[in-house]
Amino acid sequence: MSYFQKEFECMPREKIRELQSERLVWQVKRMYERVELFRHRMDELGLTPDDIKGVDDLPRLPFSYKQDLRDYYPYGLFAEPLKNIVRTHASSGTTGKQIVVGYTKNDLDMWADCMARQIYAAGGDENDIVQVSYGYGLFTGGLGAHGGAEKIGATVIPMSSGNTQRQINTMVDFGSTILCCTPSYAMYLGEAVNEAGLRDKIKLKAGIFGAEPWTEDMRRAIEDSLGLKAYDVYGLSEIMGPGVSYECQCQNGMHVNEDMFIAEIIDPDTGEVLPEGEQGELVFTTITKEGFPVIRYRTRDICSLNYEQCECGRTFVRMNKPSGRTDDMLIIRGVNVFPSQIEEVLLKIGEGITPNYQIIIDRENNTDTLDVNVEMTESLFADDVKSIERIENRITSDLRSILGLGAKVHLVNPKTIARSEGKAKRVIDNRNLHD
Ligand code: DLL
Repeated sequence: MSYFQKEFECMPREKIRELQSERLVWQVKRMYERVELFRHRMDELGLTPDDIKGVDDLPRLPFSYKQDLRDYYPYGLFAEPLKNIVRTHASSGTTGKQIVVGYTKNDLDMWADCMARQIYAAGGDENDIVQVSYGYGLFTGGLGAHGGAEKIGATVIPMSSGNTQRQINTMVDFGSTILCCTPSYAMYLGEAVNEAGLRDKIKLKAGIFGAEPWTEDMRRAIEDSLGLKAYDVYGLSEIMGPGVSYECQCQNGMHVNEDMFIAEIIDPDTGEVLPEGEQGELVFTTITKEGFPVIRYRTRDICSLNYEQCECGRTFVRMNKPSGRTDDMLIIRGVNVFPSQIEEVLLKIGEGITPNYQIIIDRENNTDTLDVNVEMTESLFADDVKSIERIENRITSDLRSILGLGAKVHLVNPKTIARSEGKAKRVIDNRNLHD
């Protein structure tokens, strides 16, 4: 079976619109009946499902937000009873509480299609050996790529992330031909492969990299160091996971799986829909999802859409690499981090530190580093080194358990973090993640 699903991927634009309209009407009706929050928002706008006749009516529908997932945590926005939900995944919310998403069997099947299309577009098929080095678990990366690779009939190596030496040995011994991981981990693996002198022993031909911003320079560096063609893949847990959009051989924008998702670009301040080609906030509506569907979900990612037909023959709209976010979410080693989560940990410490802190992110040896500097109180300053060390260790361990990330915590002397006259500059990101 071919995973070039031409009947969808190359559908004429007017047919795509027809299909989207039909599916949108179905979804709005279904959600109005099943999801209380959506029904409230429709009622507030004086709208009934009958008012929505197709894609042209999309701008009339209410937006949905990440905050909704926190407010209705964990299952309050699901449109199916739990007995029909066969999988959950989770991701960071803006504060300590995570957000939860759920999938029915059909949802998992459609998700596998999304990723199978990506693997096919990267030149993969049942003859390939796919090493999945995204993290497995609540993060959607590992299991998402896994589902697509199995669906296409490839041989899957479910490595998960970490343990670089073992990754490389496996790559060589098992003859992996496609690598799926974050671009920063791909950079790191590339370096390690070359340092070990194993470049001639690996058989990788393609890499499917996403979950964080990366530049064209990084793409070239990865392609050179691992001898493969590197493809960008985009997605977010709230919409599906990896594979919401995927790059083809042209490497010129990511095709949105438009038979499942409707993409819009809006002005993040006014909420108005922007004309084709303009940069703004990306908004998605899921028109086939059953378990956890969303209407006009604000991704906070900034990008633009291009409806021109691609040279590859696909008609699905292309989004360019997100050029930033409208909120302050950071992606550190592939993990979504909100500065407010760090602040919350610090506020709970309650002894020896002041609310003056700074978060510094950098990249060393192709790995993101996270340093948190916190000013200590005058009284601690006069105290012994042991107390300082104890508090630093406590913050480090709290951050690890909340964020799932290691950080270097430094208590610094009182009044040494620069005060600003306007908004405090709490985050210093020294990585150059955007072209
Ligand atoms: O990162 C899903 C994913 C896994 C995508 C593996 C691709 C590969 P979340 O953890 O919910 O989901 O994070 C979603 O990550 O809103 C973007 O800000 C960012 N992001 C994802 N892919 C890309 C990409 C997964 N290719 C958030 N380029 C999104 C830039 C990306 N940013």
